[in-house]
Amino acid sequence: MTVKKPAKSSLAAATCGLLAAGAALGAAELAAALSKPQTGPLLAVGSAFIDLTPAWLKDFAIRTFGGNDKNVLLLVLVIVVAAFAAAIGLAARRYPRLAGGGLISLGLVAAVAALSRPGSAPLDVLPSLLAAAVGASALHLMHRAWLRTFAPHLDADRPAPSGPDRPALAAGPVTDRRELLRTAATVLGFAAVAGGLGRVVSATRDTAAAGVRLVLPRPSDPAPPLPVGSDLHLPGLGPFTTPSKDFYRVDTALVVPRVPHQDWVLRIHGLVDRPVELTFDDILARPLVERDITMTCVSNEVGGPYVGHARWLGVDLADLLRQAGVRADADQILSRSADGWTCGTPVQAVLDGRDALLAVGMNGEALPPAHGFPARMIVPGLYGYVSATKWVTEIKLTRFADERAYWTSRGWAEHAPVKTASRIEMPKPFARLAAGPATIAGTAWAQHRGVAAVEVRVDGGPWRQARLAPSPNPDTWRQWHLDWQATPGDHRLEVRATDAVGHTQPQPRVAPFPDGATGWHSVLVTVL
Ligand SMILES: Nc1nc2c(c(=O)[nH]1)N[C@H]1C(S)=C(S)[C@@H](COP(=O)(O)O)O[C@H]1N2
Ligand SMILES: [Mo]
Repeated sequence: MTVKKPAKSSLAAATCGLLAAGAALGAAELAAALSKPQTGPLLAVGSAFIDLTPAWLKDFAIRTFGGNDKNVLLLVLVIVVAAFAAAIGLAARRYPRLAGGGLISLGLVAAVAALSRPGSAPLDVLPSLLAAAVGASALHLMHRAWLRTFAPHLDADRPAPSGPDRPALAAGPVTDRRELLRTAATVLGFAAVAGGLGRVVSATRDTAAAGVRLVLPRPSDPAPPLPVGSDLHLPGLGPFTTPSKDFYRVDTALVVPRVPHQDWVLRIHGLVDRPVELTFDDILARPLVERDITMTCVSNEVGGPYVGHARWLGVDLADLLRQAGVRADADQILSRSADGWTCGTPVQAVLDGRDALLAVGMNGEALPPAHGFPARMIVPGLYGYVSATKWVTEIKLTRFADERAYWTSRGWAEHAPVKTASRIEMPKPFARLAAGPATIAGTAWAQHRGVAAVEVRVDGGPWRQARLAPSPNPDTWRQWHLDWQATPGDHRLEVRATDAVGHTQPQPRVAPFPDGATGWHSVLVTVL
């Protein structure tokens, strides 16, 4: 008796599983694109996973993959699903029912994930259920073709082989390879067409949404022009105002929430005298102010990129709260986004006279979807996770002692003012420069206190005062620069800032958890 290439039959079986999963995901992608993109099984499971992820892992992801963290998660998810699918394909050889059940279970898990998303509707399970049905049918088809090819004696539709030497599994003659290939091509084609169509549909919808860029009213209280010289325009130093497309993005949303401004309502309730509900038009009817405010993420490492400056347009958040009438016992503003993220902001910080905004515009345009369209909070001086809720739909006055927010329930600090920080942007780390006159330059920030001084030292020598560029207000960063006579050799450049209340950045490196990193940024360069 000859055993015919069992390796080949296993490979084919695993491929059957993969193709079935591909068809399932393709169908689901199309269904989700036509209804709600975030209900696709991969995105639903990915989003649920993000919320279940322990803080350290999320931290690690933000630190390691930065703005790519979400793509990395999706890639890992695809690999896990592929491994499952291959295993299901292999299991189908002996246990076809069990394998079909496995695929359906995967679909059910995704359906539960879709239902678990904030703001979900019962119909959100459809893409995942469709995936389960398509996957199970495709697996059935593929399995039948596989049987005919590799184990025709096991195919229920054929007469059972008679005689004592019933061939072993996968040992039958290769009778119908072409049928297997044809079925595989059909399933693959279905997966590609459905998945591709889904992509095209969601891309078209995104472009359409971005195309209807709203034109906002002019501010009744515009920001003064930037003081001359705020932007040093040095090569290697970023611009003073960060273009929105380059603005760092940090959030837990796997897909950018799309919140139509026509449907948007902001509810202010909780410990207030008069709960209010405001539409987007209600907001635009109020006096609009424009402010220059620099934002920072608590996850920013010393010298890191999660800081950006923009000119924000919005309404006075304190005014809104006063309209609702904040009760004396409320100390926390618990805001919630359309995708269910929550944020706890100290009431006192918003009411103390600083330019806290409910922002609708960024750098002269409506907020980009990734930065919170149609409205977000901005509170100068506080890290984003305690102040900057994007896609905000709810503001609840409450008490820190009674309710916790997304990150504070994961151990991050309740009170998180931005720490005084500075960074060297030129020269770049490990740059090679020519000996002679050189410029060291960068940014420093201490939002709401203001940067009073920046000092630089070379190779642990004496600290030298850098020259500070002007800034429009204490809520923004400041650029700085210093001339340096570069001498041949390797050098360590270090920077530290002092804020306007006299606090100088401490030297020890402290990680971002739980309330922001500290330490001096340093850069090593080689002078030739
Ligand atoms: N809805 C929502 N808003 C959010 C977040 C989020 O995860 N979801 N992240 C916050 C954090 S941690 C930061 S640092 C800022 C970042 O704002 P940006 O992406 O516009 O730069 O948004 C804040 N607002
Ligand atoms: Mo953040």
